[in-house]
Amino acid sequence: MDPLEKPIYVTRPALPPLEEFIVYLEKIWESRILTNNGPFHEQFERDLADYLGVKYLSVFTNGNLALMTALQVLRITGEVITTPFSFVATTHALWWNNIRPVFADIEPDYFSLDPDKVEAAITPQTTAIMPVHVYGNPCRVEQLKNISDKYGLRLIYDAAHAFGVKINDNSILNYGDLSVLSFHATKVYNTFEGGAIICHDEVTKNRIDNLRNFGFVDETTVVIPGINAKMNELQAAMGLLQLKYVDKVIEKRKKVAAQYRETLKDIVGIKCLYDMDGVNHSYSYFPVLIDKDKYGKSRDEVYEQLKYYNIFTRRYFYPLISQFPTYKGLSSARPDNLVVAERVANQVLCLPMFPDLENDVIARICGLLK
Ligand code: T4K
Repeated sequence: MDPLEKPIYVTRPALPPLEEFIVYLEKIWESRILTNNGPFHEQFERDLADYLGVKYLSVFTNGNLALMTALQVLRITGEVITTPFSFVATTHALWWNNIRPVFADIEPDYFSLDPDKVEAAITPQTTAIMPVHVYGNPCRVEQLKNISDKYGLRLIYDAAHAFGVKINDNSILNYGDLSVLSFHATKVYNTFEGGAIICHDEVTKNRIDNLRNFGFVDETTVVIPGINAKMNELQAAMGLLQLKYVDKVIEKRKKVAAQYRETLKDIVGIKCLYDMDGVNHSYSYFPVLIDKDKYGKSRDEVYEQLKYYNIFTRRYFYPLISQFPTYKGLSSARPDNLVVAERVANQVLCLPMFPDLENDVIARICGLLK
């Protein structure tokens, strides 16, 4: 079989029709309001909160700054229990806030923090838990809530992958003290770069908004040492326009997932993830686990071979965050503390997943895996 003519990447951003974006650009050119809570920004915050089914939401210039700010909002210090199986930004946000990350292992079904392991990792220094709804699959939210209530800990969800995800018709973003979204180009819903913090009361929202604008509350009053994490009008305009199309995007992603699942289901040694009961998914990634003993080839061999065919999969999230030099020396980073995460990181491969991925390309990818 020859390599594909066009390279296929793990993702391709969904974009609205250009002519519709130009209408927004014309308005920006006319008003000359480019940033600092402009009209698109204000409308976007309202419309996005409505769309997601949340009450208080603040948009950010990217998910990373939103995560870093979320920790400032709740004045988190000391130790925070988190997952090693995520994008490195999750733990970096702790490090930038001078907080000690404590890694706990993940559960084997959907790869999010294992509540039992979280409970075992609590010390007198623990102030919060920062789990990740990895690949958009909800964490064990009820158990995590019980633990955080029992020990008086804060619960901050990194929901970067979980745009539009619902449990029993309730947004996943309504769980925990705060949730953080990313609207990066590679996400289900993008504003080129972007992010948001979701909270549950007005006082917290005001604090978030002050923190993301240098701590200003008015022209001459600075109440806290904030940063500049504001979303600009171009991003907000893109966000408004993308809202018109996001349901269709998710519908198409669902079909891609269905075709993969159907075609790969009988391959011994390749395991797909399936929808969870009562959950509306948004299909942000399509991870599979490759078990070398059963399949005959390792994940890395498959990754290289697909690359030869011009198919660029990704090993999200290998290596584990706990393996990076900054974190490797922590006692919680020891591989024997993270047995499930180590195994998953060595077996996982994210196949191309985006709304316009064609049926015949999916068939080709599956054919190669077969
Ligand atoms: N928490 C979690 C759990 C996260 O996953 C992330 C980000 C964050 C926090 C932080 O949120 P942000 O600050 O990013 O809003 C990507 C993304 O840069 C990153 O946003 C994402 N997670 C992470 C999982 O993946 P890379 O280095 O893998 O992306 P890159 O540039 O290699 O792109 C992958 C493929 O996508 C390319 O091969 C081609 C395609 N692509 C990419 C871009 C950027 C496009 O077609 N167009 C594009 O503009 O990190």
